[in-house]
Amino acid sequence: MTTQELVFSGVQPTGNLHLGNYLGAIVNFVKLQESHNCIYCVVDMHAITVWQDPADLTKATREVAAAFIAAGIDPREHIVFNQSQVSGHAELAWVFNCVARLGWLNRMTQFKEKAGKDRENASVGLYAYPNLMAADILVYRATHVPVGEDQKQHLELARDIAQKFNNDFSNEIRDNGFGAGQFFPQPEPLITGPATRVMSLRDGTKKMSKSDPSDYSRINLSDDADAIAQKIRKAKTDPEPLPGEEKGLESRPEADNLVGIYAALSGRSKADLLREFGGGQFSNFKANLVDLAVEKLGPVGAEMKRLTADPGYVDSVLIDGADRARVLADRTMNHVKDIVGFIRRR
Ligand code: AQP
Repeated sequence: MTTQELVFSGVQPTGNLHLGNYLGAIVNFVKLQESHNCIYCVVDMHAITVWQDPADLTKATREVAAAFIAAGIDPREHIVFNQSQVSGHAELAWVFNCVARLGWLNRMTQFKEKAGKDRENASVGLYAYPNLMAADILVYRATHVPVGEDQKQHLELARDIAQKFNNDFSNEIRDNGFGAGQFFPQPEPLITGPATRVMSLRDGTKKMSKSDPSDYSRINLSDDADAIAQKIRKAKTDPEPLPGEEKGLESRPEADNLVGIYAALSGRSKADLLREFGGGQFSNFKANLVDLAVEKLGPVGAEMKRLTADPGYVDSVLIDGADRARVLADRTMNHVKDIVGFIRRR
C-alpha cells in the first residue's frame, strides 16, 4: 500500500461502546495503523442528530477517545479528535447538501430505521447524516474507511457524492491543477476483520446496538468481569447442543453469533471451535467464552477507566489531534472554495 492512502473513520459518542463497535470497527482501526496514516474521529456532530443530554455527550466523547487509546490507537503517531473542533466537516457537508440528491437520501435504510414511524418529527440532521459522513471522509480526501457492515450504504453514498462533485465541477477542478474529475477520491469501505456484524445477545437477528433499551443485549467495553459473565450466561440460545460443523449454525442466529464472537476474540475459526465444542451444551461453551471475553476486554475497560479519570489528559489529546486535522481539512476546503467559486482571503 502506498503512503497516499489515508484511513478515516468515526464513532459516535452516543452511549456505551459495545463489543460490536469494538470488533466491527476499533480492532481494525488499531491494525491499520501499521500500514497507513490514520485519522480517527469522535463524531459528536453526528451524535446530536438525535437528542443528547449535553453533559452526557461530553462524557461519552471522552469515553470514545479513551476507548480508542485503550484499544491501542497511538494519538501521537496518528490523529484522534472530536469532529466539532474542525469546522471543515460542517462546511463541506453544506456543499454536499447541495450536491447529493433527495432521491439518494430517501433510499438510506438507517434513516428509515432510526426515524421509525414518527418521520415528520425526526431532525433534519438525521436525514442529512450521510452527507456529513461523506464530508468527514472527503474533507481529508481519505481513501479507506474501516466500518461495520451497517455502514456500507452510507459509504456508497459518499462515493456517489465524490463522483458527482468531480463531474459537476470538472472544468474548475482542472483549472485548479487537478486531473479533470479527479479532486475527490472514491473512498473504499474496509468491511473486514473478525466480526463485521455482531448481533444482540437477546435476539440473534438484530444488530448489537448502543440504543437497544436492554443492557443485556450488548457487552459494553466498560463492563466489569461480573457484568460480562452475567450477560454471556444469560445470552439467548436454543435448546439444541452446538453443531459439529459450521453448516449446522444456519438458521440458528443466536448460536452463530456466540460462536462468531468467540472466534473473533480468540482469532480461531468457527470450524475449529465447533470441532472442540460441537455436540456439547451451551453452558460449557459459555463458561469458556466468559473467561476469554474477560481476558480480552478486561484490560481495555480498565485502561478506559484510568484514562477517563483524567479528563484533562483526554481533552489535550483531542485538542492536539484537532489542531493537526484542521491543517489538512483547511487545505481541502480552500481548494473546494476555489472550485465552487466562493471568494476567500488569500
Ligand atoms: N453490531 C455491530 N457489529 C459490527 N460493527 C458495528 N458497528 C456498530 N454496531 C456494530 C460499527 O461501529 C462503528 C461505530 O458505530 P457508530 O457509533 O458510529 O454508529 P452506529 O452504527 O449507529 O452504532 P450503534 O451502536 O448501532 O448505535 P445506535 O444504537 O445509535 O444505532 C461503525 O463502523 C459501525 O459500523
